[in-house]
Amino acid sequence: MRPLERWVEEQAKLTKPDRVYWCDGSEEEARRIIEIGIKEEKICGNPIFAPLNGMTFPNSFYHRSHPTDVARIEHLTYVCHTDKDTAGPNNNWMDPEEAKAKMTKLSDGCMKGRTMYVLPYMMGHPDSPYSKACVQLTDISYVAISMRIMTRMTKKVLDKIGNNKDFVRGLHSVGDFDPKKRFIMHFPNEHFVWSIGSGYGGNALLGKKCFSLRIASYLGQQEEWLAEHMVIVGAQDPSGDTTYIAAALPSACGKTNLAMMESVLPGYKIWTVGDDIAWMNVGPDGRLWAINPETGFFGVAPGTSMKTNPNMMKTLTKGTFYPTLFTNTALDTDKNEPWWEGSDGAIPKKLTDWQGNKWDPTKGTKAAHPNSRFTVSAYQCPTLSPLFENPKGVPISAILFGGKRMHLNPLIVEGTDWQNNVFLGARMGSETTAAASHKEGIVRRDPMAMLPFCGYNMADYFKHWLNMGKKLVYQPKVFSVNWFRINDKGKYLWPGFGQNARVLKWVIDRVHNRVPAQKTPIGLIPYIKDIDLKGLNIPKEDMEELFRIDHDGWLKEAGDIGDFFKGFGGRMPREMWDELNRMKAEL
Ligand code: OXD
Ligand code: MN
Repeated sequence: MRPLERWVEEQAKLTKPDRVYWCDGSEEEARRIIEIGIKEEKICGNPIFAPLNGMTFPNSFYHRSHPTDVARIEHLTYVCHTDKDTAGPNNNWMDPEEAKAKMTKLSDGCMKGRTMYVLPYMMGHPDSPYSKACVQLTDISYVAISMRIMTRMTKKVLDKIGNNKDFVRGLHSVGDFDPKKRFIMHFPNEHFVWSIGSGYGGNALLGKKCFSLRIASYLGQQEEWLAEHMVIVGAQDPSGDTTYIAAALPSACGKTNLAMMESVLPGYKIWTVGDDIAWMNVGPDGRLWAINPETGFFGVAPGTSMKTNPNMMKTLTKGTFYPTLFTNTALDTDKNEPWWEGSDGAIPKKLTDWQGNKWDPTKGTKAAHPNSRFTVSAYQCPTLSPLFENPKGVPISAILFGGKRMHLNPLIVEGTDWQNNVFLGARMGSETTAAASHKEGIVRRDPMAMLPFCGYNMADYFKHWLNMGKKLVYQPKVFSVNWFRINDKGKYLWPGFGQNARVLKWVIDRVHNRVPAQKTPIGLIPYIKDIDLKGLNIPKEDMEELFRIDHDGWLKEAGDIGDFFKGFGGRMPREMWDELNRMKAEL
């Protein structure tokens, strides 16, 4: 027996499913599994899938999760290195042996009465030198179908793994959805993720956050590459040239909108390579090459509309042989269509909320869960990059680091050299928004938007970023962006969405050395005249405010950044302290 088969057999012995089914990733098989989800498997008495209106949402299915199981659960997510310091203060840690003993106990018989689906899949194109062959076990049709949308699931992976012991493994069971028995355990040295008690994407689609970020970031450190929480886009300019840009933004900062933005600038077009994860390697040519290891989008539904993201709406309604899933949205009962706050058009008369109750508009509750999601194939995206299937990926010329900051951070700032670039990413934070009261939100430091996803000590991660700069013959330019700054009346200063093309245009101009920039204590900022504002009525004062450097505010921010750095003790690279001290001195 080959190592893979032996491993599957051992897991079946522990979890005791009624049957073991090896998936081949075919269309016919997906139909059969969806049928099982409609007719046989249930969560809280609800079928796993309910077909939606096939005229308006072709090949789409509605899914309601367990009501306690609607998001990632950071406090139950562990990174189990043998040594606690390798995990760092940014991770929950458990000794690997202790973690395995705990999970073995919880997993004994957890698949009884269910099917174990064996899912062979690739993260990345099978011909890519940067891709990884993986196998996940799961006991729910929802995860089997989601993984088929989000990854390249094919039997060929089994041949690729062959006799190899060194494949990426994931063991997932929804257990009985008991939040007290819910854990997401990562074993980076064994390329293994073990998850129980949740069916939510980030906890259950183990190829995504668990492998492609937490474990892959650690592999990247060992093997000299980067696994990042980044969008990848190609920005085509009027000359026909395309500049590839990767952008790290925390959840709920418009990452998916940026990935398929409809540019307002004539002659500029955005091509989508990825909306969540970038694996980046130094190519033989000394440039930074990025692939999106995924093949689908697992995006937040509320707020998505023809106005905010027309290309996503087209993606969602295109209909191909890939199914589309809607999880915990509301349901327009008359039309049998998914609905969410921020949808186009009037609020439907008859709405069922995400928990299955008749929605009462007078109660002030949300009809869709704020973290309700769609799972949809990237191949349905009208702006999918022609290089999406390029095994080498795309060459990155610019990296953006973003966050939601209502004050302080200018619309865009450029780093001055590689050390400063890394500091630019390391100093990022994002606000838990208090927009309604116009009070300053609470800032959570979120370097490179990776705080919840860095699978090892973040101090070592900064060191790794510093080292990667030395490997690159051609370094991308690095920027920080902030679409969310407000004025003293609480109004957003920048219109965002498709207007962000104006910011990308400046990025492209900087990449090609077409415009100068001005030095400030926090980095380089544009001359306002170099930002294309044609057709936009933004008062001059607002533009000046967007780039105003509030020295006192930044000194306070420097204190916050220093406190965050201190949490990493002596492991924090000296270069990061040098950058912070230089910024303070210049302020
Ligand atoms: C996501 C996240 O689901 O970042 O992409 O939480
Ligand atoms: Mn994400």
